[in-house]
Amino acid sequence: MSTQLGTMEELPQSYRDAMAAASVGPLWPQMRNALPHGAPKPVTRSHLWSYAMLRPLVIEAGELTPVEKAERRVLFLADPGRGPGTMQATSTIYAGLQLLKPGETAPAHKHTPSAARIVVEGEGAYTVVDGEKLPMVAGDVILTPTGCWHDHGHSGTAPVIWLDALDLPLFMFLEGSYAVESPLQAPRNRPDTSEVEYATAGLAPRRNRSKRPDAAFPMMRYPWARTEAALRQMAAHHGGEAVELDYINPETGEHALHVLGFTALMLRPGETLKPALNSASALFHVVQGSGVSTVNGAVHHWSAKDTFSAPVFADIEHHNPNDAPAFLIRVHDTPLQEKLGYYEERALS
Ligand code: GTQ
Repeated sequence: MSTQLGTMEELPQSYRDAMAAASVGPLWPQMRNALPHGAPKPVTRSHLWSYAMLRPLVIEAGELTPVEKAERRVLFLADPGRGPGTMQATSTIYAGLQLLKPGETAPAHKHTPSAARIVVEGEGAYTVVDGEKLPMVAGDVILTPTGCWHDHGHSGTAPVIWLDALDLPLFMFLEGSYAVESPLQAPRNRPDTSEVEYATAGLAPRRNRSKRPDAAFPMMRYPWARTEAALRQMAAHHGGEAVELDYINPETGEHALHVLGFTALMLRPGETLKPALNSASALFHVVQGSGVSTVNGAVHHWSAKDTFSAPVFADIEHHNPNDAPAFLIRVHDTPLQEKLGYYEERALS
């Protein structure tokens, strides 16, 4: 089992040169990189992106680069385990803070990766997804599924900033990432389906069941006010169990998107939460409150609007030391892993 495998250095230089010339390589020196013993060796390093540090940089981007020259004016979160310039917050999660100033628009496009936005700051911005105008209110989760047209606009008076989460790393790995551009969409003049068709959990418009769901992504916006109310209600009646809700497709009960999933988490006053080790990587965005999380020994003191990452199989403990609850949104890649027949949880030792 623990036999020392042969190294590249043990092979004659002439043989190494011949392999390189033939575009082949020996597996055995790399065997333990490809297949580490017992558990994966994540590259991702847990990191806290403090909003106090990022916000001035995002605002400055708005002075340095007009939106026309950016298409999307975004500062992405670069995993320190991969280094600067890396468009990955974890192995599978791309995330970035996007700025839109009053009166600006970001042109319509559609692309193979899927996106979700978590609104961080400001009022009056909206995104139009396949003709549906979705108001952006702080804490809302708004979907832009694969292949859906989307453009952004802003009719308010102060900058709006939101956090994008995309499955871009996977699509780049697949060599499948591309976009198509188009003029701004003319939005339908009615509220979005979260208000018109899916305003209450457990109720959906009557349809011929064989036709259901008649859209793969029937609800694009998850208003924060409802999410917070649902978490508080659950906390009040849920004993000592973790208060965490999945964002789901209201027609199918499936995860909200194909690759990335989202949960909303409430930490009660004084609560400590130690989730089971699991194979999903994650990004935690703080909507409200403050606390401290330890991720593989790294201690992150967080407050509202901060974001921190956790690699796969991370040892995580969240603690809320305050008298008020704290609310976080967790972005994870469980939907992808389930589709691969891979998702794993391990009991805590
Ligand atoms: O808003 O459409 O952060 O296409 C990266 C790529 C945002 C967007 C990003 C995108 C978008």
